[in-house]
Amino acid sequence: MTEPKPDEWLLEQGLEPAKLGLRNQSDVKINLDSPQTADPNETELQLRENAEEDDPTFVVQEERPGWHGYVEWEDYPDKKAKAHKRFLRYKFPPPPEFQLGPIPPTNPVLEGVRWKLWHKAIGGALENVPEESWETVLKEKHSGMLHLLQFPYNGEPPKGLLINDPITPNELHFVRNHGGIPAIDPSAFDLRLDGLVNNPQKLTLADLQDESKFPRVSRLVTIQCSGTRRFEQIQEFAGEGDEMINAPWAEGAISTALWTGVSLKKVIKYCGGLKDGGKHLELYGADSYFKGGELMNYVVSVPWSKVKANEVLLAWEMNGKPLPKIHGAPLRAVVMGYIGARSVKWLYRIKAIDTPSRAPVQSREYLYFQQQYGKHNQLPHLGIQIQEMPVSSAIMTPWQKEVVVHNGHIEVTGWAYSGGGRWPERVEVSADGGRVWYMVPVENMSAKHKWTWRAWSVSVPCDHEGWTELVVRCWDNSLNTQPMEVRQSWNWGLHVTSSCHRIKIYSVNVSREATRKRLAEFEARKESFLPISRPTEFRTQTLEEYNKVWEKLEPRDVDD
Ligand SMILES: Nc1nc2c(c(=O)[nH]1)N[C@H]1C(S)=C(S)[C@@H](COP(=O)(O)O)O[C@H]1N2
Ligand SMILES: [Mo]
Repeated sequence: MTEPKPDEWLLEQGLEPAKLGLRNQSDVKINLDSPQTADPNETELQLRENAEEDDPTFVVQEERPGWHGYVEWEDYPDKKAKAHKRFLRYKFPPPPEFQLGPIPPTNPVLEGVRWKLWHKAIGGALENVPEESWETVLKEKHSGMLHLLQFPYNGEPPKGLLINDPITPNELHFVRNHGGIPAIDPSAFDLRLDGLVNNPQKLTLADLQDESKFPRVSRLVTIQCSGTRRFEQIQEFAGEGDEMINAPWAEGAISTALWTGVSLKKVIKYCGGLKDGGKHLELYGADSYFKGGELMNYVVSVPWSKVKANEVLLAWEMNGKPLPKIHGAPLRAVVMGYIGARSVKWLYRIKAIDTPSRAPVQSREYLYFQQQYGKHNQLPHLGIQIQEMPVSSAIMTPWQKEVVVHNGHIEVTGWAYSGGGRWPERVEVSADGGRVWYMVPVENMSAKHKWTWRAWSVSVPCDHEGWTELVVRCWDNSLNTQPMEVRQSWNWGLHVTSSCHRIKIYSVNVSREATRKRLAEFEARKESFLPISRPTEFRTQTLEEYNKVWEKLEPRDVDD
């Protein structure tokens, strides 16, 4: 018998799962020597031992004048190959363990050291991309943003600011980037349309804004990242998320804006329509993205049927203002009711193709897996490509584990959303973990639109005291509703947390006379009621009071 280590009980109880070993009950040999070569705390670029020489004259350059931060990869396979070779010369630290280990209490929560080093390793036009990205964040976003990942920048508004206005102010709109933030001069911009279109075109911003060519449209649209509320999945069952240092999104990777631009359908028509076999439109973003040591532009696709229904906008305005750089200036796609990942920012090319895009963002990320396949068996073709987002909702107040002192009714606020052109029709809140549900009065829900969320508030009866769970669920206009527990819709990829949002609160109901009196006592003694875990120094009952009760009652034990 080996002596247990002094802190082994922390492992026994799963309190430090990142340090927990592997219990091998099979006859398969499993190598547990970490293959890691780089120091996890290293922040400087390090060459690999015996690093192969690459082409020292290879310098990554920007593609076009007036297009700062744009490197074209898709047109130049040679350049991609050289960049990959350069990449292989270096070793990079592993991502920080924040899923099984503790989440940093800082803001930015995660820094993205690996991503920063990847850019430094390639150098040239990518050298200063991480610093410039952060400067843009500080310039364009609200100072209260929760920066989940500094680079590539991923940030969401805090709960207290998310639903103040059902139309999110630009500076509070969440941001999800896979790389840097290009700065493209609108007067130097054009959009290339090619592939299976009858007349390939290049259209300037002025062309797109020419109302004699294209009718201008404005639509209120909610964009939701499929990572929204990933935090709940991480907490219960950590998984991989994106193949990157993923953002531990809370409830704020969703926002709503009035987008102005033109329908992509009209632009395709202007190109003479699609050639035979053209079924999907591949959208190209000017930012550079790293995936598995390869460099590429951000590329995804949407089906023609979606475009044909006028559900894809090419937008240059956000809430009546020019599109901010961080949200894709000068031009972005807004794909209504789909996962945010299809709403390509810094859109510079649209290519008509015959199948959904084979680019990694479309084919290897943003997948919805069957939960019982192990991580070792997760083949991309087994994941459903996430397109329309399901119905979901979240509680913004109260907060997780808050002590709520109330008059018998708890005030609860939140948002509700459904993708695919469905909308929240009813929102219900439970104060008992999901047995009894109270309907949010329709007058307490923000306006109904086909493509947007609704903010809501409700006063829910809660008689009981102590720990309880507030739960929200939404019914959309197709009567779809949400699974009750995270486990029921858990996805190894940590996308689409559509289960009912649950908030544990400690209820203190002052409509009870005894509670009111007791709280007054705390007040008179200038004693803090919090934390609830601390023993109270003054008693609820004196010995005299206790004895008095027993004068009227049967004794505790009987002997006849
Ligand atoms: N070019 C480009 N477009 C992009 C992305 C990106 O990294 N690069 N991220 C996508 C993802 S995953 C989401 S959720 C939305 C977020 O849009 P927002 O940052 O304007 O909120 O942009 C999408 N469009
Ligand atoms: Mo996303």
